Amino acid sequence: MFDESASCKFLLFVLFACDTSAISPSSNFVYDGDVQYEDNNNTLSEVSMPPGQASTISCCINCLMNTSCKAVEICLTPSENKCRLSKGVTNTTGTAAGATCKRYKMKDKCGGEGYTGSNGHCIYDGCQSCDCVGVLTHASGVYGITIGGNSKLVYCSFENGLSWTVIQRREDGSENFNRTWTDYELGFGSPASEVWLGNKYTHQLTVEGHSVLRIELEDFSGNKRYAEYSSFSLADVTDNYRIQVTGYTGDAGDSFSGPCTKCNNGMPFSTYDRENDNAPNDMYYGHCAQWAKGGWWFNACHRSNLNGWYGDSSYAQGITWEAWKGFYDSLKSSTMKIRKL
Ligand SMILES: [Ca+2]
Repeated sequence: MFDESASCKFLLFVLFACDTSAISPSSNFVYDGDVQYEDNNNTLSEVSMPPGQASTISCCINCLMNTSCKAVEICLTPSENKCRLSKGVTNTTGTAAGATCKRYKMKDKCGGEGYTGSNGHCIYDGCQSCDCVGVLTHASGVYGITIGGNSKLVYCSFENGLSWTVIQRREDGSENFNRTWTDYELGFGSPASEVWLGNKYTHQLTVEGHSVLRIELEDFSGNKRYAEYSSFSLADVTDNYRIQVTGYTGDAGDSFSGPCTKCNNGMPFSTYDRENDNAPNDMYYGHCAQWAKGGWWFNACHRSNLNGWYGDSSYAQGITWEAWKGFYDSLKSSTMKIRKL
């Protein structure tokens, strides 16, 4: 699920952060008081463990790996030592000084190597992907990671054990998508709502193995469709972020890879200020990005344009997925997200 470097790094910091032999706040857990051995209403599981720090570390790791675990309780009874994983966020019965178990609560936000950025999001600048973030937290949301050496806020979506990175989202027309080459290159919008991650960053993620693209669409009646591509890549800037997608599955129809005469697969990216399309410039649609009012991998011009003008139902101008809705129906929302195989 996550790459080896991320897991190695993860285990390394666990060895430091889970040093619960000392009663002091650490990166992952914070001392939450002493509790009675009998206070086990929130216990998920309980195992005997030999004395020593190694078993305490093991207890912490087990909690970090368990999506329901919120705390560990190290119970030293006269006869044995126990590791208790607790689903309780708070100590239900209050602390009891000198009681049998010492409780360490997992920090609920920005655990591990993370810290809270000035924007309120958890920043994991040691992570280069949502896979890495997924080791530290299981909550979908906006996180700061490092892509190609650059800090970037991204929306990570954790679904059924898969880690997705959102590269595009439309939902309410709040963001202007008729933007310059540089805007599309570096990204714009808000990762929690309407957003374009940025061609430079999406390219880098594909280089690092994010090769599955999933597109989710919704119309104004609440109908939902999807198109998924088992192979996806974006070239670098020297090839104008040319897109390659193959291996369609889904129920939205394939408006990307075809076969069709104006498919977008294999095309470089175009914006109103940088034209790489195949449309003759003496045609009324000749400058595709200007005509369709958004940046996209235009051919002459398109079968899909998820960056079109929000709410525009005139011919091929709106948020278009031709195989499902034709050219006169602009969609309510779209999400493009990628993941590693
Ligand atoms: Ca043209």
